[in-house]
Amino acid sequence: MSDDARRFPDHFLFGAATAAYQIEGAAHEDGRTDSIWDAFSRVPGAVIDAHNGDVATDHYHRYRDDVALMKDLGLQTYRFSTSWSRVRPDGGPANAKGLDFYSRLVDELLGAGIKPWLTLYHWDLPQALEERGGWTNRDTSELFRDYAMTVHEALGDRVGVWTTLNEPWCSSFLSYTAGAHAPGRQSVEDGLAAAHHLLLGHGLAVQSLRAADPSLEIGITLNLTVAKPVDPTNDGDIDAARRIDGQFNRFFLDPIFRGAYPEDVVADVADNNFESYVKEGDLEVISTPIDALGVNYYHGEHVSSTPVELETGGQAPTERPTRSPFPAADNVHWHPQDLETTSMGWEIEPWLLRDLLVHVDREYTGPAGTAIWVTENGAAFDDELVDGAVHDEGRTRFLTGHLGAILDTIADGVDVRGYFYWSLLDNYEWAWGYHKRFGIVRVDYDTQERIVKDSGLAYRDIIAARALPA
Ligand code: NCW
Repeated sequence: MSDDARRFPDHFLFGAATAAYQIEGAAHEDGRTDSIWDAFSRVPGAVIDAHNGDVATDHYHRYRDDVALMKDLGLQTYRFSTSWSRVRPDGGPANAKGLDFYSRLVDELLGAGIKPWLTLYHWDLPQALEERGGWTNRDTSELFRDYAMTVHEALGDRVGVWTTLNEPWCSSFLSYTAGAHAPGRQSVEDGLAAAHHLLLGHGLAVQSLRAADPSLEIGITLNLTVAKPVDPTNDGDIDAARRIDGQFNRFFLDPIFRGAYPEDVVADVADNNFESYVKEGDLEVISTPIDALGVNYYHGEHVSSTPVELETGGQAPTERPTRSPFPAADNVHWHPQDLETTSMGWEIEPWLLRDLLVHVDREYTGPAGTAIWVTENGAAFDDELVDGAVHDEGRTRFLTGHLGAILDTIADGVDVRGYFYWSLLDNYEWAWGYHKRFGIVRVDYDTQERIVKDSGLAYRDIIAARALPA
């Protein structure tokens, strides 16, 4: 290794992430019942080619091989989610067989020297609960806490890191307002109610987990972004950026870290009954201190109040009519920056990750003493299999670019504790079905064969050296 190599701190952990519905398969086995994604994937036009997670990457049966693969790559930690529909089918009593799967997975990880990082909710609400109102029903917050404690009773002796929600912006606004993700509702009020009840469920789960075991590291993962006005001197553009920052970032960060929703966003959505859902004491629950903030970063937003011909943003390509996920941002327009994009159409801007982490640390996590982790970052590309190999230079560049931005952030004085590439495996990319491949490991969906892509080999080398090549 040359002297110029850029080293990561000794305590920095390298990992990869997945989510239950996207990889497990075994949708009808061992007592699991439908989640909202099983139901949504049956709605005509909701998911490309009506793909579903019935088989996915068959991880439920192949988890031992997959953990062996993680060990070969040198991963130090693995972020996965538990399926509420497997653990408490229909949101009802605990299912021993479902819990046993996660118990075996955790044992396998620990046996391989890989630290398990557990996410309780990565978008797969039991369909039976959706039929009782889903996240627009306040009771779902309490039921989420009960589900969290069921998982904790089974795994709390072996799992030290617990995150409540993955990307609640997606499971509220993209799902209940835009209708692009399950359950496919299209109501501004429902999106707002869902967002509040998700945050309330988060706070309730944090409190109960903390009471059960004060030594746990507890947190949440948010999909945060950097919103830039196209013309920083134009008031309309500045306001467009404020609205996007408000809804993606501050609408979640402020209640968690400051115990209050941002006043400007609340004013923007004043006609939608939002405040009727926020009861006395809720914000104290939501702002219960956390140990870890997970940041998922993919791209920034360059916005203005005037349209350009082409809009980007990566919204799912459902054939059903959808509406904007932004309750009060109908006048916001995205402006492509003439940058390289991934196959999701997402522009590649690694330098914005540094801006984002420095900002979040200064405004939120630093003062609160909360650690920052990058819990997701990755890229889908149209990979080609050539003689049994995938030469995905674009993904390797994406990976090293973002790891370089993290090193710059650490040099700025921010204690970023680790990085999870999204995703370990190609998998079910929600409304895009199996058409988008994010993995550092290719999955052949006919044979379930796994092939480590060149980017996976590059990641393995970086982890082994604990440094980026000069
Ligand atoms: S779709 C999405 N993703 C991908 C998914 O596979 C993973 O489960 C998620 O945690 C990769 O990482 C996350 N995020 C949704 C971004 C939606 C952006 C919509 C913008 C609309 C204007």
